[in-house]
Amino acid sequence: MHVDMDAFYASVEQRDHPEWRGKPVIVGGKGKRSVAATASYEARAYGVHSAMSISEAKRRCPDGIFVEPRFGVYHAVSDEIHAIMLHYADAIEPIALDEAFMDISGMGSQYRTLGAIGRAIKAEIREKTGLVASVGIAPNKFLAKMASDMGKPDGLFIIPYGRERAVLAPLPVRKLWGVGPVTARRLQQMGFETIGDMQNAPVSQLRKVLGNQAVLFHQLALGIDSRPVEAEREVKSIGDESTMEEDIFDREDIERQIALHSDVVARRLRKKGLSGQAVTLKIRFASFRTLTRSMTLSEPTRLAEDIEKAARILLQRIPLSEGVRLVGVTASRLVEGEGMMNLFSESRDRKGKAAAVVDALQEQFGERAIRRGLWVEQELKEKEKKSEKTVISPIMK
Ligand code: TTP
Ligand code: MG
Repeated sequence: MHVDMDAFYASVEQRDHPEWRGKPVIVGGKGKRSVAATASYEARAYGVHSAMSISEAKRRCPDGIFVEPRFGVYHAVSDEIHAIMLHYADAIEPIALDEAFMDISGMGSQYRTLGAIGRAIKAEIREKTGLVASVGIAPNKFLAKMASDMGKPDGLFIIPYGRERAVLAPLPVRKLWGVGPVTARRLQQMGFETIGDMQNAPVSQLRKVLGNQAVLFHQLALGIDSRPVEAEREVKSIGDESTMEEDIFDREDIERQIALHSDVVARRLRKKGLSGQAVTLKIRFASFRTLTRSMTLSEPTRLAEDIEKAARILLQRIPLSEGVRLVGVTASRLVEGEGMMNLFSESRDRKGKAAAVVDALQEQFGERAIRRGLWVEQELKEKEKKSEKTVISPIMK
C-alpha cells in the first residue's frame, strides 16, 4: 500500500485556517524568484501546480491566497500520519513527508477485502488529522505508488494481481517511476509514447536511451518490481496522544490529559532504555486548528514529572480560545540511557529507582496493579460521564 496526502501543505493550511477552505491556496516562498511548493485543488483548477514560479501562479490565479510554508507543522502532521499507518502494519517506509509505503500482505484475516483496509486507513487519517489521504494498493511498491496517484484526489485505487500490464499500457512513459522529463523526451524521440510501447520493445532497443538501466525500466514497464518495503527502524521520538470523546474546555481537564500522556511517554522511554531532552505539546482545537509548542530541557529525562512540568509550561503559551479535541505529549532528542542528573542528585536517583520498580510490577502484574492516582481519577471521571448518559428506564430497573 502507498499512502499519499492530497495537496499536503495546502490542505494543512486550509485545515488550520478554516476561512481558506474551498478557496485557492498556494504555498510557496515570498521572494520574487520563489516557486510554489504546492497548490490546493481549487488553485489547480486555475492551472497552478508545484514548482511553478510564484509570479506565474499570481498571473494565473490573482485572487489566490499565497502563504509561506510552516515546515514544523508539516513535520508534526507527517509523524502523526506515520503513527496511524503503524496501527496497520509492523513497518512502514516513509519516502516523503506526505507519503509512505506499508506492506499489508497477510492482513487478509482481519479485513474482508483490500478496499476495506484502504478505507479504514483513510478514515482514521481523516478522523485524527482532519486531512484527506489517497491510497494505492497493488502487488508491489512501484504499482502502489502509481495507484495512489491514479485515484487522486480522495482516491482509493487498487491494481489487482494480473492487471499490472493492462493498467500501465495506456499511460505516457513519463508516468514510469524514475523517468524524468529528459528521459521521457528521449524515449518519445525513439517512438515510445506509452508504457505499452516499452512493454513490447526488445530491451536492446531501450538500451539506446536508457543504457544499463534498460532492463530495470523494461521490468517496471511490465509491472514487475521486487523491492521490499524497507522499514525505518530508528526511533526519533516517543509520543502519546488521544482524541477526546467530547471536546474539553477546562484547563484542569487539559492538564490531567497532559499528566496521563506524560506518564505513558516516560514509561515508554524507560522501556526502550532512552531519555528525551525535548518535549512537545500538541493541542488540536474543535475546528481542527492545531498548535504545537516545544522546549528543550537542561538534561535528558525519562521521568513523568519532568515531562509533565515542561508540557504544563508549554500549555501556558497556547491561548485556549475554543474547545480542545486532542492533547498530545512527545519526547524527542532521544539519547540512550538515563540522564546524567540522576548520578548527582539523590532525590532524582530515588525517583528513577521508584519508577523502575513500578515498571517491573506493572510488567509482571499488569498496568492496574500499581499506578499513579491520576489514572484512577481519570477512570472515575469516565465512569461518572457514562452514568450521566445512561438513562435507566423503569423496566430496566
Ligand atoms: P506531493 O505529494 O507531490 O504533492 P501534494 O501532496 O501537494 O499534492 P497531491 O499529492 O495531491 O498531488 O508533495 C507533497 C508535498 O511536498 C507538497 O504538499 C509540497 C512539497 N513539494 C514541494 O515543496 N515541492 C515540489 O516540487 C513538490 C512536488 C512537492
Ligand atoms: Mg501528496
